[in-house]
Amino acid sequence: MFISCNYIICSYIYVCVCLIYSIAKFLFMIYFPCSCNLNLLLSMAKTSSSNEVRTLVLVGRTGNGKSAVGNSVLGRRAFKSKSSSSGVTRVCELQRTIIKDGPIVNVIDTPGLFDGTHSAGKEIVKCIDMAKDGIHAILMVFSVKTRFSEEEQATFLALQALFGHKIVDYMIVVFTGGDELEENEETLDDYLGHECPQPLKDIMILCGNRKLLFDNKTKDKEKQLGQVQQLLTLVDMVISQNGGLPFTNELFIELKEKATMRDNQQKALDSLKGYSKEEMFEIKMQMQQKYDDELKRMINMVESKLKEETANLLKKLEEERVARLKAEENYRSFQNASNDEIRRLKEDLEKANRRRDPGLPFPFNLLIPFRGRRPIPPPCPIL
Ligand SMILES: Nc1nc2c(ncn2[C@@H]2O[C@H](COP(=O)(O)OP(=O)(O)OP(=O)(O)O)[C@@H](O)[C@H]2O)c(=O)[nH]1
Ligand SMILES: [Mg+2]
Repeated sequence: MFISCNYIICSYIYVCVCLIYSIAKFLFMIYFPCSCNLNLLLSMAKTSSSNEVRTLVLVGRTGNGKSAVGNSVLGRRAFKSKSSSSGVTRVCELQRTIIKDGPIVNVIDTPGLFDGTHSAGKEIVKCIDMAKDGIHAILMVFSVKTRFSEEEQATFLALQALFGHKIVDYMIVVFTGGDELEENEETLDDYLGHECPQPLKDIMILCGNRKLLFDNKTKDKEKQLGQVQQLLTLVDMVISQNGGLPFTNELFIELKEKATMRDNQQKALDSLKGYSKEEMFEIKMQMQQKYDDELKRMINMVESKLKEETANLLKKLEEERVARLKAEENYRSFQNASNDEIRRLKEDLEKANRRRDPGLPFPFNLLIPFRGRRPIPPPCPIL
């Protein structure tokens, strides 16, 4: 009897202790999650990010290294990238990679949209079609090997004109040619410090100073992974600054609706019975045609908007160019005038000095050219 009573009391105490321990642990986890549960939180974060998708779009002037950056992010030579006097990438292309312990990354490579050799509208609509769920970051690619040009400024302004000012909140400025700067023992800030033209400075300010240097030539695996990681950290920053939402606008929404409608119709058609293979094929073709017509309509719309915006843009750039030339001309004539003035003042001063200083007798006057280098000794008194 005594033994069983003791047994019950012990069990009761054991249960109570377990309960108190669990409650204490629970409260500790709530108040100090960082210290006690960091690993758990990190692994949760990793799992969540590894399920996520990031869609990145590369834009910039032909030859700046868009495809090379795409390949660096993907970790393989998926896009054609080489030096060429004309554009290498002809059409938009999407490639995908899964980052170890990280997200799935869709990379959309584009041709030089505003170099005059492509239908920019067609490629932009194609790009939107590829990124129906929205764009997480737009990588504006510049090269440290070439000078910033008006075409690059126009690309930036045209994207803003087409998609609205909100687009800059998703932009990251990527400079290629990190190896060349390294060779000259320069950092990106050194390079920008002495070579940054005002329009590029403006672009970087608008992009929240999100900038990155890429060396697409490196064979160093650690460096390759490091720069991709840096880029993905910036992309995560862009996402969180935009409330976790990718960039979309009415064009994206409209295209997505049309594509979903086409897919649903095709699925419904597949489940229908009583049609021959030829009939099914014919109906599917008609559906695709309808979608393609929709795309064409959008391309025309984007083209005409671009044309209008480009005309405004060219006018603005021309006005800016004329104003710059005028300012330079004013500065030059001001400098010439002030140089003349300085020369005239110098001459007056020399004349005044000559009038005041009768000069030294021969042979001491020969020492005048050495004045300032060594004090001229006073004439030696004859003892
Ligand atoms: N040294 C050096 N060269 C680079 C780097 N990135 C790109 N390049 C070179 O720049 C040239 C152009 O690169 P691409 O990737 O084809 O440029 P792109 O912007 O895709 O050009 P398009 O497709 O014609 O619009 C190639 O010869 C690349 O090897 C870099 O970081 N360092
Ligand atoms: Mg390319």
